[in-house]
Amino acid sequence: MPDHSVAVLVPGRIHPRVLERLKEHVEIVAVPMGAPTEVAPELRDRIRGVAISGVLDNGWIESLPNLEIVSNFGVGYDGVDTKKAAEHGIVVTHTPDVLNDEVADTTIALLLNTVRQYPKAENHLREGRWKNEGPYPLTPLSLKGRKVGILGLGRIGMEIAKRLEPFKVELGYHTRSRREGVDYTYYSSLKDMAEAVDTLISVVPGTAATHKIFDMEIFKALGENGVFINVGRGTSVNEDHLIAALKNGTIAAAGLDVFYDEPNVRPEFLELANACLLPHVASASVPTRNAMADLVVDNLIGWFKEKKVISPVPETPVKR
Ligand code: NAP
Ligand code: 8YV
Repeated sequence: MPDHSVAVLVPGRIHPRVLERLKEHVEIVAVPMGAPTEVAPELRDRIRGVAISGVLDNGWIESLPNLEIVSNFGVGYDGVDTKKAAEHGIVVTHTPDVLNDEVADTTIALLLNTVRQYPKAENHLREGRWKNEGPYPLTPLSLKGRKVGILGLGRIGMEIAKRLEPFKVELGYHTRSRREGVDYTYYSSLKDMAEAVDTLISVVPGTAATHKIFDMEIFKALGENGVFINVGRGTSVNEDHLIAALKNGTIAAAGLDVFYDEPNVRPEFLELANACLLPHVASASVPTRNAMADLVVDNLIGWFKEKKVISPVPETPVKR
């Protein structure tokens, strides 16, 4: 039976399993994504949690007097102002680890699709061009012999690196703190890494420190044989510079799962033959999204029952 003394606010859309499971425990208050809308005072006072996929407007944090926890759908929580939440004594949780394998698998697929153009080759077949015009052209790029640099060797970055080992590429990484017990080449800056490798994979969070760090200086350092893969956050890329770099041959190709202003993908990308584009699907399988949804709910229920959460973000640490 749901406990109607507790209500959870859900702004905008979220995975249906979150709602199905949550409604067995608490009352759900569904509101549109964006700035706070009118909520009856009696109901507002019962809202102790938020489940969010996307951007949580700070107005909700300020206007809900009894809010205790924000449970974010996704490991990346750039849509939640954790500083503001911490100021209000609110715990923020996210969904780490349960998606590592899926996102790493997608990254390898995106890398291969970008260098070997498999989606385009399939279209060649589907459009009857193999039969009518002949074989798909040889791809100028190959994964063989590449030097790969990973920006962000965290939970997902490590899984990407492990998957790349059997491909016999050289592996390096840049993070702010060097990782203990890791044999891959460490570069002390993104620029140094871009100069040393011909393939850059980004899997860093969207933060002030990563905002537009991939700019023309980095693309020039990567060079004309360079391949750029982004599965982290689109905000880490200066898209004007990336589009120019792809157009004028500063780099050879890019594979992108994330964009600066989703879902508004810049039309220039669609015109670029050397860009391989995915609509932010790295974790988007039924089993992985179900596991993420369960973690969103389990964090909320654990908090309401025992003041314990499974996966708090580091900015709002609490007892597990
Ligand atoms: P994580 O375990 O926290 O790893 C993040 C890594 O990035 C760490 O190695 C961290 O090392 C590094 N990093 C952070 N800020 C940096 C900076 N300014 N410069 C250089 N390195 C920096 O996170 P994760 O679970 O692997 O997830 C990473 C991100 O991937 C998420 O935050 C999310 O944005 C994105 N993601 C995307 C999808 C998708 O669908 N495309 C799915 C899942 C996740 P240091 O702290 O030592 O610098
Ligand atoms: C999700 C992601 O697609 O976990 C993340 O950080 O980017 C993806 O797994 C996204 O969070 C769902 O809104």
